Amino acid sequence: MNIEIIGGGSLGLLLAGRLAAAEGGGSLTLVVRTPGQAAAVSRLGITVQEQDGKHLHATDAGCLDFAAYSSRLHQAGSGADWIILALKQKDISPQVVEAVHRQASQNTRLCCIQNGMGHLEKLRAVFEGSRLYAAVTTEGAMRVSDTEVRHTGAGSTRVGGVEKEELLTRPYAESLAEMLCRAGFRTEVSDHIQMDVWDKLIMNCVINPLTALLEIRNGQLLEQPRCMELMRSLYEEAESVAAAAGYGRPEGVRWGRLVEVCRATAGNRSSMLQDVTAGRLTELEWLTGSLLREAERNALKLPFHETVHRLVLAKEALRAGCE
Ligand code: KPL
Repeated sequence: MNIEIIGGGSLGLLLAGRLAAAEGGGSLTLVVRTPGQAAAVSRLGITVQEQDGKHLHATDAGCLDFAAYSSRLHQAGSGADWIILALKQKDISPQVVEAVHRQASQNTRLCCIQNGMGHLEKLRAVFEGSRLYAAVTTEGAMRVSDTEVRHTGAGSTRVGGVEKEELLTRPYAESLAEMLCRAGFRTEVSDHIQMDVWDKLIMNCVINPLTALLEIRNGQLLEQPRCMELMRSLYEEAESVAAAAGYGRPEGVRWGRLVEVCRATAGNRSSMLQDVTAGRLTELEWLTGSLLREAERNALKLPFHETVHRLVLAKEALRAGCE
């Protein structure tokens, strides 16, 4: 299997390190933003610090910077079997969409692993729907350096075709899931990936802003009744939007999973807390922002999410040193 992973952040490094160490017989190329990171990965390989303290060292991954990747010439039909887009939403620029389009062959399938909403629409504009897949993951990872990543929370991953053509897409989703399982990721195929995207959106709209605002780890949300009350209010509002959009779940199902994920990733600093602390732009607009836009389309008001949205924006501005 020939695989290209776009994104040298925490998830990209984790996937590339584990897949390169597990896959025999294929090729794996990691595509990163800067030439400096590409040179470091080519020289040193990728190191994954596993949760049990062991280090996995993968030296078989090829690495290109984005400019080299997007201008690469290859013979027609020789594209990768899979391109895995492991970038954050904010980094899926028109140039990235164009490069992925140009580098894919007729047999290439694209799998997007993003939090939030909006990216699939962008990619659908250039990528035939039956070759477009989404993955939803709760794996936790933290980038330590250009070549090193720490696996901070063992989660689970679901993959599935974006179009409702299961007969066509399921075998490919199954082979992707098998490949991820061989690399140590607990993965299942989903025939309702859009529903899973909503599950993850709700989870991220509850956990991420609260942990970023309160500057606490995921598990601490469960320790304080006042935090649980806030979580519950955010969850209820979000569930009402999902129901209005046709993606509701029976009462309590998503709440149960939310609590479960907080427990399973108790020691994690959420991605939004990591971004806010590092002074980076957060994924707020693709998470709470998408939820608020969907609520507006359905004439719903979400006072808790609106407040949280404004508070995170203020926190981002303060951290960035603006007014
Ligand atoms: O996806 C996550 C994130 O941090 O973005 C969760 C599930 C909240 C784990 O930290």
